[in-house]
Amino acid sequence: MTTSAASPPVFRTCPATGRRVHLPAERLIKVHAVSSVVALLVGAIAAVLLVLTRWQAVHLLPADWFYRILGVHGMSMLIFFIIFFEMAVLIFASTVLINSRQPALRTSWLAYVLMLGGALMVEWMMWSGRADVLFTSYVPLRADPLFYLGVILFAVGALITVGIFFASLVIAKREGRHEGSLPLVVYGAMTAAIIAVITLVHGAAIYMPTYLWSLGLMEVDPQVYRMVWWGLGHSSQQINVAAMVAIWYMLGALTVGAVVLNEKISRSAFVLYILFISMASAHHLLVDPGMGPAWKIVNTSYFMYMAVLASMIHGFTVPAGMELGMRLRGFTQGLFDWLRRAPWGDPGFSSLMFSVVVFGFVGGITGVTIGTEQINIIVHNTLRVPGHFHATVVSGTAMAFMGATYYLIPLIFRRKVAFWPLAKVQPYLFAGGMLVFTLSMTFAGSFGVPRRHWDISFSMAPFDVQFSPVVDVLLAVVALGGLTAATGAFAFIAIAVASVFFGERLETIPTGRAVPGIPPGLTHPPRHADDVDERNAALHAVSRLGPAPGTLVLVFVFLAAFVLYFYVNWKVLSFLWRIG
Ligand code: HEM
Ligand SMILES: [Cu+2]
Repeated sequence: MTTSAASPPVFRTCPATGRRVHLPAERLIKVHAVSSVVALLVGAIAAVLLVLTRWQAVHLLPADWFYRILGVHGMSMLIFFIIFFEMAVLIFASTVLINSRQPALRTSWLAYVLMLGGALMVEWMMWSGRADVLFTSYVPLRADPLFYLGVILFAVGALITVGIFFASLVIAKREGRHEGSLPLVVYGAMTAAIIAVITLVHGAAIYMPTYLWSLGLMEVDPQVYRMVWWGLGHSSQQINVAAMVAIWYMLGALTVGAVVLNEKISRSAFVLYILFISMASAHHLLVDPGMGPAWKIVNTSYFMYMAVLASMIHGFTVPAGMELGMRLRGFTQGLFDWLRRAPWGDPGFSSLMFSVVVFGFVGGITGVTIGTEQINIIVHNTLRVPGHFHATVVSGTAMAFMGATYYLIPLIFRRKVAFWPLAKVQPYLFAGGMLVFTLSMTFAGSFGVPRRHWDISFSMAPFDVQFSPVVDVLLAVVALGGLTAATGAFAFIAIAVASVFFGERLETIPTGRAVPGIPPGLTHPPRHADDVDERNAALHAVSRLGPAPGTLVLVFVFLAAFVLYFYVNWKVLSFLWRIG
């Protein structure tokens, strides 16, 4: 791409990283990021209303509004907030990270307008009470046809952006913008994009017939709906995981100079996601009568483990790469000196750590356990389910996206991060609140408290249901954790909006001194020791346990927790399900 003297320049050079930034791509990244944050705001307001209703002592909303707001929360968070952000990540990865340009600008904007229009249509239908069907929209619950149309428009827009992503990778290659194979972060984003295609095809396969059904033009079988819908609903979680892991690698490099231990292994792990993820959708059908036990077990207890393996690989290589990066910078003492002396005041780093640890320990362990065919029967439709996925998609993905934003604000929006002292504590508020929220929700679910339920006192029912008195306390703790996390979300929104629209402009990024509002990873780019002896000393510091001994110890703590939780669940199951 050349610029003639007459036309304004379309590239700028990033002062911090030296990369070529395509200005039209940058504008697209900005609108997607801002739309994402607005959706987060709507979702977080809904979250507060939900929490205050599920807290039985407060019980804020009436029944119809509880389910309406539950739908608003699910759509605004899981679909609009997450997917708008992912589109920003895809455009960023296929332009800035490989010095390339965004092709087909008009079509790119058309895609954005379709997504925005679709999202507004869905929100309008939900808030006006014409789509009280929750975000799963299981038939035969029927919403206004415009709801399904809105979903379709949003998905078509996303699919176009994904298509342009692939086109720009091809163009970058042809124009020789990067040498050799794609950088790992871009490779991860590409994985997310491939899974997005699989996901969106399932979405079309289910929402087109459902739209026609809502117009009275055809029939849709509820069991077929559930199967195809979860091809969308579950696979989209794998887009989230792939995008999150790509961000882990990026933030690790930016904040502590993390290294990639083994490119081939990390890349193969991304491929495992692509191969096995659609099968894992079966764990949503474990109590459905339509499919037999063999089908369920093969899909959820064999194929799914291959996707789990991928996450376990990244769950090891990311922290191990950070440990090695820190050791190469001279933090070589003992097992955990690298962890103690890590930049905990850098919101990019703390977000990354919380994302890795809570996603793995809470989200991963609960997920594998409750997705087991036999155990699922004591978990189905209890609060253990939202307890699990708030640990994955919220503490994991949303937290990683927030951490990335602290770096995108100076790098892409070219502004200082506003309210810097608040930004430093924001990840602690959000992740800490979410940890309390997910753990207490999981416990409440273990006492049989249902999910998606307006009134567990069954005050108007002809029968009587009593929960253990512990449940009242647990639901109050759920509320406490939820409100803390929501405060963290509002803090993030305030910081993002204030920085983007009113933040202090940055022409260059000063290095060598701490500047409030610029993450330390940019003012003090992490550098490894040049000296060969020093590097060797770092590598062999605790030689018997390999180059990342601290992470190895943590891995064994993780495995022990995993075994314990899995065993306890089988034990609990055996109380209910007496054999012999
Ligand atoms: C900001 C903090 C958040 C709080 C306090 C919160 C709270 C809640 C609560 C109380 C429920 C209802 C559980 C039930 O009664 O079954 C819920 C459901 C849900 N949340 Fe969140 N949430 C938060 C953030 C998020 C985020 C960031 C996402 C997605 C990225 C998300 C995705 C969902 C989904 C998909 C549901 C299920 C909706 C349904 O059952 O149809 N939440 N959340
Ligand atoms: Cu799933």
